[in-house]
Amino acid sequence: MLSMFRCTCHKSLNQLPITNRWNKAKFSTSSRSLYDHILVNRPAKGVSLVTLNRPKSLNALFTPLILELNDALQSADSDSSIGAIVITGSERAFAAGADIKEMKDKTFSEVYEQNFIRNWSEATRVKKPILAAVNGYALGGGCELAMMADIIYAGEKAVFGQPEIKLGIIPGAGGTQRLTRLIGKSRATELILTGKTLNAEQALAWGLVSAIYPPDKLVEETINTATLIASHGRLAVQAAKESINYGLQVGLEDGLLYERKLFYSLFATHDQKEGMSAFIEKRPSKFKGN
Ligand code: DAK
Repeated sequence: MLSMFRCTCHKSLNQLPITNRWNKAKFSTSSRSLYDHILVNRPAKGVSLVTLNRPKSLNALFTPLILELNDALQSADSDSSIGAIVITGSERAFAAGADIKEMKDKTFSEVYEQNFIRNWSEATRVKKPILAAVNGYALGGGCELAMMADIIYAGEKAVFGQPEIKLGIIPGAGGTQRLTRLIGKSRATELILTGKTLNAEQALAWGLVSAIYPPDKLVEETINTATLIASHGRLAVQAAKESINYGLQVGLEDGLLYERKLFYSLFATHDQKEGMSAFIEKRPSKFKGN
């Protein structure tokens, strides 16, 4: 399905007139969007910025948007000039959840047999680090999407929550699992069972996000961190991400063993020789990503 979509996506790109959609995101000056529901551009060296762009629905996540997002993430992941990816929304909403209008009339047999929105967790298969810059609402699937990122920064007015219980459902893209691991069982259970929301300060205090910025500075600050990450050796960055995520799924002994093997493997890279030589020679490193 995804490959079908990708094919269609690129085909439609070829069919676009010259006056096609130029990326209107704040950081876009030189790139254009290939998509209808997201904007993609490169605001800084080594950084891909993906902006969810369905403002009338507060970036409600419906299937076409998810497919475009997956396509953009896969493209960035396989692009050797990209070292980190930033996902953001608008100042009003990162994403207010899965599209309730798309879901409302679906039957059990439809969602079960068609494995409804089965590609939702594609972001978790991306090897490069993903940073989520969350302004406004990050509810339901929007909160779940943010939690698939490796680092979350919040705008001062960000609102997080898993309000699915109020719709007669439960979180379906990791809310009961990732939120619990991130903020602990009691807090996550309270949020999920009551449908209450969490403001940016609580999210910071509970460890859901790592920093808060004024709304108009949030994306810029997130890009700054992404740029710093992208300036390091790509293989080391990816190995660190892989080791962290593997460690979250296994016991400490297995995690430590996995980390050690990845550590050893980096001695086969140019960037390890370069990084250590640069330190000794008191000069900046010139990493090549191999
Ligand atoms: N879906 C569709 N439309 C939405 C939406 C949503 N989630 N959230 C907002 N909108 C639309 C509104 O319907 C409205 O459209 P119009 O009526 O103008 O056509 C427009 O966005 C503006 O919204 P409001 O008028 O409501 O704006 P307010 O400022 O008054 O309120 C709000 C903002 C965010 C508090 C409110 O809109 C709201 O409560 N939204 C719903 C939040 C929510 O319940 N989210 C959870 C949805 S369930 C799965 C993967 C994922 C999921 C499930 C399964 N699998 C992989 C199996 C995820 C499920 C969910 O996320």
